[in-house]
Amino acid sequence: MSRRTVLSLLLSGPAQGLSGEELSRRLGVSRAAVWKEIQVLRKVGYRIDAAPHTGYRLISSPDRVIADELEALLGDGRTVGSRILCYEELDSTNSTAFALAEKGCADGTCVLAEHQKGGKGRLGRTWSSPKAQNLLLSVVLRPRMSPMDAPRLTLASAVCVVRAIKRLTGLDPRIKWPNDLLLGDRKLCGILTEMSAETDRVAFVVVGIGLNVNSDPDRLPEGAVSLAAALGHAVRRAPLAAAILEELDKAYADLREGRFGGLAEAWEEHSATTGRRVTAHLPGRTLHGSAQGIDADGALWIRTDSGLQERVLTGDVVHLRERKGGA
Ligand code: BT5
Repeated sequence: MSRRTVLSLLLSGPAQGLSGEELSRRLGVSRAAVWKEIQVLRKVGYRIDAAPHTGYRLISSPDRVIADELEALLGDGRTVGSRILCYEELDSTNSTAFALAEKGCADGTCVLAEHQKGGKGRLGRTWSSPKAQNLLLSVVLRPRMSPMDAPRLTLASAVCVVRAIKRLTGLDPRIKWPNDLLLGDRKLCGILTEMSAETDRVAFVVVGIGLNVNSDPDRLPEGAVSLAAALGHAVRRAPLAAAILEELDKAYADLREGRFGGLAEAWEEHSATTGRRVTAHLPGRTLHGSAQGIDADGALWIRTDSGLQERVLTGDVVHLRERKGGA
């Protein structure tokens, strides 16, 4: 019997609770064994009432990101989240996921941490996040695709996080190319995609997501925002993490079937970059112009002030104040 099954029965069971007898029957174990698992769940912070007639009832869950709960929320039969590992502290969930991938871990393995000592941003930058307040998660994907198509995964991941946030909170973040989610002009989430590839084939990709959920923006770097700050109340992280993994699982199925069109459209719909005047910092050069949108590979097209059309696959863009055409 797994703790996960007890938890999933309590999470999905009737509001009045489930009797010890019912649980032991459904799990095929003794009532004493059920009681033992309930004790373990209580120790981790789940408040579970036990009344003589109605039985066990889940009153509240701790705001911890616990693999058992994520698995209970997600159910079976998915690739993304097929294996979930939760840690108190890591250097970086991306580094741990990368090392696991090199050792051959399953497609869809997911690594979460409550804190990172060396959270990574892109291009050698850092990601900082106070302990046990936000989401820090990385997913190992093993798509059969060419390294040239890998940027699609970053864009698709941004769409997935937007969809999960919208579904659970009603907030509708915008995407700044390629990988930031913004509320207004403040940064809510960053995505770091790292890849191991041969010339024509991706070996694996690690998609790392840092999402500010409950932190006070005063405890985050300048220009950051969190869901709680925007909503005015805290948000439970486990259901949000589960929703992100669910969305990633659906998008990953689409990408594996070669369907990027719907994701690219969703990206454009949420784009904070398209139509903006931008400065793009690319390896070795800087462009000034207006962002036209993304193409089928996830590259950003910029019409430069000198009239050239430039296709940008990696780099940073800075949104400038005025919108093109005064919009
Ligand atoms: C990113 O880089 O935005 C990608 C961040 C990815 C972080 C996740 S957390 C889980 C996984 N494991 C890791 O080690 N990393 C991934 P970039 O575009 O380079 O932005 C980095 C910049 O964002 C920093 O230089 C800061 O200015 C800012 N920043 C750092 N922490 C932030 C936060 N919590 N909220 C908003 N902005 C932040």
